[in-house]
Amino acid sequence: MSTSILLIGKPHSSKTVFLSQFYSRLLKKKSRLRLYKSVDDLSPITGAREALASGEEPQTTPAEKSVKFYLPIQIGGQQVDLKCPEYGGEQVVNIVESRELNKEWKSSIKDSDSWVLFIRLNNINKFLDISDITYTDQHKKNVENSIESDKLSDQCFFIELLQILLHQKGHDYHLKNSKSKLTVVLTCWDEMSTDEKPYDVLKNKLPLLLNFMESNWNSDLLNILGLSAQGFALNTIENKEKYQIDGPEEFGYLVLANGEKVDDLTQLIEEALL
Ligand SMILES: Nc1nc2c(ncn2[C@@H]2O[C@H](COP(=O)(O)OP(=O)(O)OP(=O)(O)O)[C@@H](O)[C@H]2O)c(=O)[nH]1
Ligand SMILES: [Mg+2]
Repeated sequence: MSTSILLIGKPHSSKTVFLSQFYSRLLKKKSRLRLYKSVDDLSPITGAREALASGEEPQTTPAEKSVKFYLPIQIGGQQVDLKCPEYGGEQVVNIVESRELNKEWKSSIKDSDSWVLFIRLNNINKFLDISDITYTDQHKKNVENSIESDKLSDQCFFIELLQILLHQKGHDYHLKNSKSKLTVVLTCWDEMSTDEKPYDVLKNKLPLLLNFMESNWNSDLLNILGLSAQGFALNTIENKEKYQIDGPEEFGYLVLANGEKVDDLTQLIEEALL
């Protein structure tokens, strides 16, 4: 059986690290999911695997790069051929800016009934909310002079993006989505130092986006998780050495909807399957 999962995320949202860590777990048999045969083409993640093995952060994926990464996976008695795109997150930014999808994106959307949206909350911009402050003339001047003032907030960015994807999928806005599953993954969880559940974190940080999702997806097809694919930043010698000595597959974790932390990152894909 062939299943496509569409991984969606802006630049630096941990897509490449996740794919690399996911594969390393499968290879070392440190997961519930298994490979049922070897992977034909590892080139989409080769650079990232080499970087992580030497304790370095992987390079950003070039915007023009767009390749499908195929993984033959055994889930219990079922064999699933997973197709996950590996692309530069800049493409996602371009989709919202141009309101256009290229041929590859159109076919990825058509072929996939499960979308996994990576959001790195530490990287999102928060726009001035006048209910949070005592609004003064100075604020008004700052907004008027700001070159950023015509930019979308990240919250609106994700809503626009989902609307474009739903439109391409032919979704009827009168109904809740009951065909495709949406898994929201709050990535780089380690950066947030929180014990809250992923749902509560999203509700607190991006309430409008959550509202949009809950209005458009059946609750059983909407899942919100946390992920730290790397486990921690690789910006100190000590942390780099952990990766060099123990291996990248020893690090990283997933936060399930109930707040439980599990080491087995591959469960993310199990959760995303319909
Ligand atoms: N602290 C921390 N850093 C992470 C984690 N995952 C990724 N990073 C770092 O965040 C940066 C971006 O990660 P990538 O996996 O390259 O992100 P991407 O989504 O593939 O980005 P593009 O290729 O630009 O689209 C890299 O410097 C990673 O080392 C994590 O779980 N925790
Ligand atoms: Mg990348």
